[in-house]
Amino acid sequence: MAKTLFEKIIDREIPGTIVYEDAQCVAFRDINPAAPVHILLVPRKPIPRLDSASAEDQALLGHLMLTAPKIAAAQGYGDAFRIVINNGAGAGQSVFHLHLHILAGRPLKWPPG
Ligand code: IU
Repeated sequence: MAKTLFEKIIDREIPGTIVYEDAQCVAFRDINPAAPVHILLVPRKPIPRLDSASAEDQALLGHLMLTAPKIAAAQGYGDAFRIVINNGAGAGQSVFHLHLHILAGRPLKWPPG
């Protein structure tokens, strides 16, 4: 199967500013940032969408949720960050490889757009 865009960034086939990686996931700066800190946290496993994940991905999803705050903290925003997962085109998903947006560095309003 063809690699997703994010797999190509993970595999260094196309450029990306990687800020964190471990055996299960990679984080890199969004190319079109919506906040001063806008990082995408991506599992190495190419799960297309959150609702494609299954019970076997439970530990991986937990790892992502525990890793995101550490990345925010490393950027200096450990107590003021937002995590977003767009699920499906109707919710704004454009890259079909599961990713957590980590947003910080400006006031974040609620509700989101
Ligand atoms: P979305 O939730 O699927 O819409 O998020 C995809 C993000 O991927 C979006 O914020 C893009 O700016 C970002 N992105 C990127 O960082 N590098 C790229 O080459 C492409 C998209 I295409």
